[in-house]
Formats: sequence, structure tokens, C-alpha cells
Amino acid sequence: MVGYKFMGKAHAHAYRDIPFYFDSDATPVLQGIAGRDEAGVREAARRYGFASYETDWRRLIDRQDIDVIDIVTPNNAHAEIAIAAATAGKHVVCEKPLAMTLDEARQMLTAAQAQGVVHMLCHNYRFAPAVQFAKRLIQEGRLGRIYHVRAQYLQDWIMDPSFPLVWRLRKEVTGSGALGDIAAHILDLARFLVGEFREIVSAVETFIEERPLGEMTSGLNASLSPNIEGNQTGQVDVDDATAFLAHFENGALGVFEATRFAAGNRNGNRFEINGEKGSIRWSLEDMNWLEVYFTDDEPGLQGFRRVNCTEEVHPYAGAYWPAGHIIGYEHTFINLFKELMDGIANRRDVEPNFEDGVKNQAVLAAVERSAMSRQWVRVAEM
Ligand code: SOE
Repeated sequence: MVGYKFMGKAHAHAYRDIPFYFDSDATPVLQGIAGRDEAGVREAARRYGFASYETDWRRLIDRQDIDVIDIVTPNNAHAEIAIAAATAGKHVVCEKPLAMTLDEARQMLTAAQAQGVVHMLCHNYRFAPAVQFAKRLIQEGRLGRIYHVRAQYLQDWIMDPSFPLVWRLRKEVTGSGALGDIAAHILDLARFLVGEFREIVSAVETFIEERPLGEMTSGLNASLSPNIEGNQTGQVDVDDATAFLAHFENGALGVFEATRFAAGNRNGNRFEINGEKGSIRWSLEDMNWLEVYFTDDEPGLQGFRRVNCTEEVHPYAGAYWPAGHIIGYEHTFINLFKELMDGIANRRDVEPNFEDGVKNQAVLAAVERSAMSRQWVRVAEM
């Protein structure tokens, strides 16, 4: 694993838990973790249970005892590490967004395909049992033709103007703001559930343009840089919020919103899909439930039913606890890495992969271009 903070913790925990719940076709062994800060990476290795640590990620890639490289670094390091890993014949799994630009994403896909390694992109929310069940209902045609998808990813963790200018707010490190960080998740869910985007019109906004210098500490917390002189500040050069409309290839109409300025919404990832025969709704903050409405329900009894997706019949749910015993955020990663392990053991493609990463990156690029040009942008032209 390269990197070890918020996502490093989520991934390491998931790898360790896989054998607890699943008979996967391969079992992860935490061989090595890399990070530039020796004290930090040593402590991560100890806490997460890695056998060794390195202060240069290239050393992990050179090692013969390592088969898979997992990238949980800030976004500007994804491409270099993924391409080096794939070129060395290692399977690669990468946090989202796949890359800083569409061009980088394409290079990553090309490198992985050229070596025939398994590649995976960490859109973990696809792996909530209720989301997988929603996919099954749509695939079975239970909603019929899809008319609408509306999705929101609402957060509020940078609303305080004194929250520092961390890497997630600096374009050269992160690529974009709420767009690549959280709109990426909802557009990936829309592609997973509804289909491909055709064209987009968007707006982006940066509400607070200057912040004190600082660094992420743990989770989504940050501290001011210890060495700054006086009240040194820097310019925020990414979006705080974005909103866009989309036409899908299959004719569906989409409405999307992602922001870090929706007070009271800590991690509000939700969607609603309306089809000719019914609707479904899901919200991460109530992630075990799927709300389902069918137009052919008996008159007088029509209404949204709340389905608790913890039964044996619900994807992945049977691996955990008896029905009604709920699961959480971390289980989305366990399910995702279970698929990665099976894919590697059987040398078959897994999803979402770098191809999805390229398609998602094209949508992100179209959102950015549309916001600049104030015009509709066709995703295929990116
Ligand atoms: C911060 O916005 C963040 O941690 C994202 O980076 C994750 O991808 C998302 O799942 C939760 O919020």
C-alpha cells in the first residue's frame, strides 16, 4: 500500500477482514506499506498489521514478495505509481478519482492493459448491499425505462473559513475540489445504475477563496502549518461546489449536486431513480435500506416501501450477520476488495476498473469544460 492516512486505514481494515467473512479465492497478506514520513509510516505499519514499511514507494514496486499495489496517496501521485506498478507486472488498485486529468487516466489504463494486470478503482459505494440490490432491480427491468436520476453528495467539513488550505483544496495536488472528490462518486453510481453520460451542462463555485496554510491530520481533520509566519494564507484554486445536468445515452435525464458547503450534511451521499414502472431511493446515512416504489402495487397500498437490505438474498449481506443486523461504511470496502481478490486469483477483470476511471474522468472533464464555456458539452468529445 502506498499512503496510509484516512483511506489507508479503510483499505487495510478491509483487507484484514476479508477472510473473516468471505471464502475469497485469494487471501490478502499485508506485506509492505510506503510513506515519506518514517515515523508516520512505521506507526501505520504497526497499527494496520503490515509486515514492513518503506519510505520510498519505488522499493515496494521492486520487491518480489509483492503482487498488488494499492494507491491511497493524494491524487497527483496516482498516475506515476500506477503506471510504474503495472509496468512492473503488479496488479493495481487505486483510490478515486483515478487521475488528475483524462489524459493521465488514459495512460494508466493503457499501462495496465499492456501488462494484462488486474486493475481496480475504489468507488466503494457501489458495494453497499442496497446499491447492488438497486442495480439488480434495474437490470431485471423492475423500473422499466429510466426517466430520471438525481444524485447529491453533500458535505460540510470545510465551511469554517479558518479551515486550512489542505491538499484537498490545492489544484496541483488534487486536480479539482468537490468535483473529483465527491461528485466522482455519484457520477460513478449513476453510470453503474443507469448507464453512460451523453452530454452535460454545469456550474462550479468557490465560496471561500483564501485560507490559512495547513495540512490534513487524520480523517477529514486538519491543522495549521506549524512553520507559517504570521497569518500566511493561500488561494483556493478548486471548486467548493458543483451542480450539473446530464442527458444519458439511454435517454434518462440527470441532476447532480456535490458540495462541501451544505451545513449539517456530514456525508450525505444519496440518489433517487425514477422509471416507468417505479422508483428507488438510497442514502448512505441510512445505507442498509433501499426505498422502493412500484406503480403496479395495489391501489390504496401504493407508496414507497423501505427494504432492509440485510437478508441472505441481498448481495454480500449474507456474508455478515443474520437479517436485520446492519453493516456500515467499512463493509463497502471489504466487499470491494473481496472482488479484487477473486479477480486476481482467477485473472479476470473486476469492476469498477481503470476503464471506468477513464469514463468517469471524461465526465469530470466535461463538467469542468462546461462550467468554463457555459455551454452543453458532449462527453464523447473529451
Ligand atoms: C472527503 O470528501 C471524503 O473522504 C472523500 O474523499 C471520499 O471519497 C468520500 O467517500 C467521503 O468523503
